[in-house]
Amino acid sequence: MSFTKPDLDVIVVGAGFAGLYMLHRLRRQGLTAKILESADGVGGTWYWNRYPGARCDILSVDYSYSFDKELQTDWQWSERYAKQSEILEYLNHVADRFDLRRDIRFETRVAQAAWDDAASLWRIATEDGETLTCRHYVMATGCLSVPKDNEFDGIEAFGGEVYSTGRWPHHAVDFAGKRVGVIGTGSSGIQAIPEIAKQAKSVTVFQRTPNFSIPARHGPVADERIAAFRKDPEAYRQAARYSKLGVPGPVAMEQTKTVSDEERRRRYEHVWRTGELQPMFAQFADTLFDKAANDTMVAFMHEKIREIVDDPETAEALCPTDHPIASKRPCLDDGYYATFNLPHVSLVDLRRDPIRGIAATGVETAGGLHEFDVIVLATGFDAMTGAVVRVDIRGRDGLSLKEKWADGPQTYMGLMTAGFPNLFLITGPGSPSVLSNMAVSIEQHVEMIDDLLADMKARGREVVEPSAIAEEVWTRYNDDAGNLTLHVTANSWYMGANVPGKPRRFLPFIGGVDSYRRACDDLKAADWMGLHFRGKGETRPDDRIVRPFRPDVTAMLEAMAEAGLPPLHTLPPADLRATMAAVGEQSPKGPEVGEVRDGTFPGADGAPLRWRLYRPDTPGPHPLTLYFHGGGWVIGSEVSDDAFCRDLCVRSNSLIVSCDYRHAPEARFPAAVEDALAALDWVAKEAQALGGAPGKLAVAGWSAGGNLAAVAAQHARDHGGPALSGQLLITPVTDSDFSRPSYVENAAGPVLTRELMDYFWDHYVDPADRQDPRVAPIRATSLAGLPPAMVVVSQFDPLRDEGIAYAEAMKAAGVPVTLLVGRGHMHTSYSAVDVILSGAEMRAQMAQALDGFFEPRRHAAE
Ligand code: NA7
Repeated sequence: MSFTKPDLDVIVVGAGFAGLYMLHRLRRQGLTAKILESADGVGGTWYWNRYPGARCDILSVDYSYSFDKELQTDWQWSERYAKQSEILEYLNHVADRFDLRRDIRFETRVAQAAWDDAASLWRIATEDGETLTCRHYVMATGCLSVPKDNEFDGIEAFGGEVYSTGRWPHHAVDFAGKRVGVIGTGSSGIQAIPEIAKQAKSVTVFQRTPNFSIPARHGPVADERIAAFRKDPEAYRQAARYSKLGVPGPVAMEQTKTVSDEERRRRYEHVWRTGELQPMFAQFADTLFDKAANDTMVAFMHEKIREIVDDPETAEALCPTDHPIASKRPCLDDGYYATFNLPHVSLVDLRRDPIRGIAATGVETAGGLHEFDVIVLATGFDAMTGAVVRVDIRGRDGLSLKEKWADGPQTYMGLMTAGFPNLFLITGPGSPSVLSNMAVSIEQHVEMIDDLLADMKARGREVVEPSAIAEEVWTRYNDDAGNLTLHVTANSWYMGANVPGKPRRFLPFIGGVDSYRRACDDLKAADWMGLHFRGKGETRPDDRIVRPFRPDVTAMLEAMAEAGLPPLHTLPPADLRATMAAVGEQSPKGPEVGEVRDGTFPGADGAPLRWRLYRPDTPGPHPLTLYFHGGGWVIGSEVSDDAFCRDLCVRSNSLIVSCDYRHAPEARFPAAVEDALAALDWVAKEAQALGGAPGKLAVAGWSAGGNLAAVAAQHARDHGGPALSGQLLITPVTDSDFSRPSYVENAAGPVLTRELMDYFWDHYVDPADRQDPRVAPIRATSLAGLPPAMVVVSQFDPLRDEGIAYAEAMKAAGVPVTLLVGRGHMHTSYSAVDVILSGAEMRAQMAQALDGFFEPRRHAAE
């Protein structure tokens, strides 16, 4: 291994928004750099997409560079949404202003890029036969820059003109007096169709999938936004950098179902009137996650389309019904739907009348020939990966990037990929990119690359590459984030579904620009976590993981950090109870159940204790589960896990009776145990009166409640009943031993810390009693003869290993046990209904386990 001096420190491919800024930054830190650009001018996307009506769909004030104060104030946009020509003018202005052209080689296309590991450099071969070497290679090639290949037979035989929106000619195209066919109704088609219809003799639109679009309301720049920006440009940009979409604005907290129909309608009308995409996502927290919530916005959009479009059949064809709103890129338009009221515009619904091919005179569908003078293809792009893999990129040992990504892209933060040292992708798959304001995301990546290279230079590091494990975990994190949303249900270009044969994988990171940026901040603050370095005299391996949790667990932790709660173990019990009750008040309420009833039962000391019953909305009698809440024996009540109990009731179609018990420190061990046994006794006696089916009784509990449920099951075995069908133990306390690895690994949390467990134990029980099986059920003399169990643990929970140990010990004693380990979850994941959405799949399995306890024969047959 050597570090041969290359021709250039850095080669950047592409002279669009990303490449121009990258070059500027690299030159500023004294690196030698050149851009290779296949076009004869700068602009990237905005160089190629010159079709009529082409504009950005982010307000111009936001869709601008922020890196230079004077540029920001000197440049004045003329409209809310800049036209392509004005954005291109802006990028030309930037190229001139920062004297970038002298380091751009136009009309130069890269054919191959190969990493030479021995010399530690990239060899970049251009299509005109030249080879250049560089230490670092930056692909600033855009996310929507490679139009899809033609998919229509016979197009070469068409006698008229053919244009592609993504490769529009530089001369004006004259549609006057011509019959035009447009294929495709994505953003490009929706922008182009009204413009083409203004000139053409006739326009026929071929639509495979209708799309959602709202009026852009073009006009002068939005005054309030400009005023907000001018007031404090830096604060405005910073707010954008830590926003969900890269555009400053409020974040939705409410769920759709929590407001009245009128209020919902008022908000959707507001979205329609703003003419912006961002407010669409800022009304309700669940629009992108919950189908029923999304359907309400879909219904509103359908109404709008039906209101605008005169012909009912055309209106119906224009109403999207096969995908949730925003699961494909929603559009902004200028009179799109109304264009179909013009007498010379017609729609062909390809779902009913598919294209057979293209003939010499027009487009042939199942229904017949449509004759045209011009065909416009607005059929989209090989998004996000197309521009990267179409260059033959070879990493270490000749590894081909195309082959590595055959089943979908794998990246570290969407920025680098293992096996390809010193290769950088700007806004690559695995970063927010196309789901965000590209200007913000591009600047972030450029600045991160620039910082990394400056740091490497300062420390004599020559080669950088992500570790395989860091990349694997981030790729899974990206998948996990996508899988939480409705996006994965749509056949969109986000999913690679628009290109025949492309693997189906959610490409961009959907966790938000803010959350992504915080991950990058953490990575950098931890000395470039997850990156291996090599340099003169130094090798630094690094297998640390930047985001080990599920994305929604991360989101919850971020929200908690923002709320600034004090460390819980520092609060006196009364304050801790009040704090947790306040958190509970603000949490989603869980699903509706058939009936909720409250009452009391006699506790072990004779004083009444409260219970709450949850009954499914189905005919009874139902199996019954006695549930004990969590809270370290110190906090909580029969209603503190309300949302969780509702969820379990609905999913398992069984009665849940949540019983309270006395809490420490006021009532120390064995008060809670005795009350739990009193509850079991009472429930067994009252089961039928409560609507329980005979012989179908189980116990369940979470955390300290799981401990009580396990103890109750042992007691029932040893003291003549009641007979239990099963026990569901959710992240239970089963032992008083702090030496298992999970206690060490997760001593600092998340949420449940070693210190908090110490606090709970100290309040609950004297050290001398902690070996008692009623405290540590794993220490029972025998675990044989216990009812079937499901034990649920979380990967990042101090209690993980004792839960596993209890499951294994029961199994060894002959008890049928299912152990469920929640990957990427923490102690409080499963009770956070409608907050940690990925907990739902775990709760579904818990409900299934209950059903299995009650209907063992049915489950055995399955
Ligand atoms: P899109 O959004 O991918 O739209 C392409 C359109 O072309 C879409 O309606 C497709 O229908 C249609 N299409 C693609 N292939 C075919 C074939 N073979 N037959 C019929 N119809 C077809 O690309 P755009 O250029 O409009 O927009 C891309 C992004 O640029 C946009 O989202 C903004 O972010 C800016 P489908 O939906 O696949 O059924």
